[in-house]
Amino acid sequence: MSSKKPSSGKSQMAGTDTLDRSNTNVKLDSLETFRDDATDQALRTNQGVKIADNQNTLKVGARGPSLLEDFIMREKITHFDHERIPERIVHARGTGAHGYFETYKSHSALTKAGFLQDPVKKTPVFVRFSTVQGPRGSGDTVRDVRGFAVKFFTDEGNFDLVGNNMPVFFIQDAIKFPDFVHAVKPEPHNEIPTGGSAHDTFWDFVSLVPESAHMVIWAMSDRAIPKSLRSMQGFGVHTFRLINAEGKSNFVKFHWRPSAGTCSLVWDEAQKLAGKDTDYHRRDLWESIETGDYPEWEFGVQIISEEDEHKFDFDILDPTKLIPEELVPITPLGKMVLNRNPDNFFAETEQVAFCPGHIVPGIDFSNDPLLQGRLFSYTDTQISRLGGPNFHEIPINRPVAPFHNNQRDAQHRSTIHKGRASYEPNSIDGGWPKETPPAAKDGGFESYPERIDANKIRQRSDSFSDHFSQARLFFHSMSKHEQEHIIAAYSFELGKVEREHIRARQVNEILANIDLELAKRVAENLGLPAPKAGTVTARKVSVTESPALSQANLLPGNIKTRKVAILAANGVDGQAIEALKQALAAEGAHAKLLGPTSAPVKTADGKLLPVDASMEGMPSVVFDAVYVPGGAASIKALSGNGVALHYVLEAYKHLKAIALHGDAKQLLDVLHLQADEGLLAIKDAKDLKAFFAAIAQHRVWAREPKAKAIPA
Ligand code: HDD
Repeated sequence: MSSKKPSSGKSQMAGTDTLDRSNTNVKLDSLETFRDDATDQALRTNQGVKIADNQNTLKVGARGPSLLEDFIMREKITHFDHERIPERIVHARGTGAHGYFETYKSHSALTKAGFLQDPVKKTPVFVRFSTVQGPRGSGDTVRDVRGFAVKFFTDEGNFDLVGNNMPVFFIQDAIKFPDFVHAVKPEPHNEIPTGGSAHDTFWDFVSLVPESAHMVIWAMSDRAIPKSLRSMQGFGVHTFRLINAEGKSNFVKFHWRPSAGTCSLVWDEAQKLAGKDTDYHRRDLWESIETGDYPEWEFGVQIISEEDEHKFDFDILDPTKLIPEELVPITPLGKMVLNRNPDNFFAETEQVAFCPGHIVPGIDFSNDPLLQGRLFSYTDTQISRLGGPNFHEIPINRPVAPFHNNQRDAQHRSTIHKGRASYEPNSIDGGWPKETPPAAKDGGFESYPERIDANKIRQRSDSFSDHFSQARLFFHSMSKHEQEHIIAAYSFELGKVEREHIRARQVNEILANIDLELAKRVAENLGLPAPKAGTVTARKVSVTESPALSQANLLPGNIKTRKVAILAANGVDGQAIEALKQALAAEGAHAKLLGPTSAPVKTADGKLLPVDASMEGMPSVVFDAVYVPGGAASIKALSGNGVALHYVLEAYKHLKAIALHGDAKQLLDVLHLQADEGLLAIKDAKDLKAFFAAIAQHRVWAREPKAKAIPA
């Protein structure tokens, strides 16, 4: 693949530096003294005793009973017996990476947050991506929302932005979260289905809760089957506040935009990947970082002044609403780069504890009732998941900012506090640690002094009551093929629902209020009567289409990091392979050579070429495009090889770019396919331009109606 040096390789000795810091000024070596490497070290017990025999329990004679006194065996088995911790209640399946954030310039007019001031400074981050529904071992490519949680280790404390790859949420008030999660999780009697929402309890709930309509249509769109974690947008979802040194506050929505563009798998491919490579997303992230293709996102905000809080036809505190970019464009703030894989999955990715309540001076919450509830829930869940309130001392969670206070003791306390006073005020320890007034330099955290004059009530604001306009905005902003995918996804999911009254309620009371044509098409696929009208009068809104929401408009315009499968058998044209590899490398893309087996293939001019894998070992679903080089004998062999033929057909069905070089053109006849703008018969290297242009389009959407006739 790439010749770049891997970012991390082996873990490092405590205190020594093997991290790639060529592009960061973060002094991780002094911060991360907890990393451990056993190279050159003796095997010892947890008490430091060297172990002479790690193969045999202490026994009375070679064939006799084992002895309880074997403290070495007991320590080892006891520790093993307690290796597992509870998985996350939601977002259990995930993967993480280290990196850094740098601001483009000082944003002091907007916020006093230190990490957004100095463009020379690099703030370390740890990011964890996740699915929501499935357990820890579930598939990566299921139809689901993806978590996008970023921990910024700023000099002023940790800031956790715990978002998703969709800008809205299913419910408006945190008190409904346990209901929603119970409904979407596998059903309680048989724990089916794993990883997906295509079942009765989910659709029962969402068809009864119309505020979910907007988020559900996002979940039925291609956004719920992202191509990779690197090609997802991220959203803070809620409205937050940014506050500058003068105390001026603006409302903001946080956005992450990937430099790889935003794109998705196709549904059949996503389903197959869940079996053929359960770890597809985590593998892609890991390998990209190891290869030096560091994933990048631009961090930006939509800014709404205090005065404009009420100027929209929705409430900015309602987490089921987005702010169309056509109304408020995104102001770029900086960029995030992920450039280092964790050394240990459990210690880092599993134990990282995100809490939306972790903010720093210059950032504050809004009164979004979903956000307010989250501020409680995350710290609370870590206490049972990580075994007590000291989870901030676990290395991956430790702030790089110093933390001193009078909290003491509890399970897993690792800090050894000196001094006698664990209270404030005190005169015994000189009064330390002391408060820092907000006005001081690097002042203490101060909440925005928002004035509120209201009664204490349990009530949903009227301004939260329009549940369908933005779901309609989303549907109408999609390209034709994206709309077709949404119709297919609703039809697939509701087709799995056993109870007809739930299917009918979703169609008549939700979909018909979003868009009648959508409802009719889904009804037809389910064999239900088509609704004639919605049950709610559509409201008049200022924006009815938002091109920024369609992934058709979010491609990067290049083929960087794209992966091409080269199919070859004995007799292949070796020069064609070389020419393709060189051309791809020039574009920052990669290729893998695949043979009928894992044995090397012989080129037409007699050279032995090692292959990266067999065609079964790396199926078409893990690639972006397929190239079949010519060579009469190779094409003859591939034409009679079912795996090779299926490979090309499957790539065709999944709308991928395919180039058939020289003799490989014969495969068109063998497979009864017709060339199209992405299925190209090419003669030499100069024709690769068209192939690369097709890859840059991500998929050949025009082929989709035809591809439906290809067996799955
Ligand atoms: Fe949540 C985990 C994102 C609403 C309660 N949530 C969790 C994670 C992400 C989100 C990305 C995984 C973090 C990680 O990688 O460790 N959650 C969201 C978003 C929401 C949201 C974007 C709405 C805008 N969540 C939400 C509500 C509640 C929770 C309303 C409860 C009232 N979420 C949790 C949790 C989890 C969690 C149960 C499970 C594991 C954890 O927190 O650490 O507390």
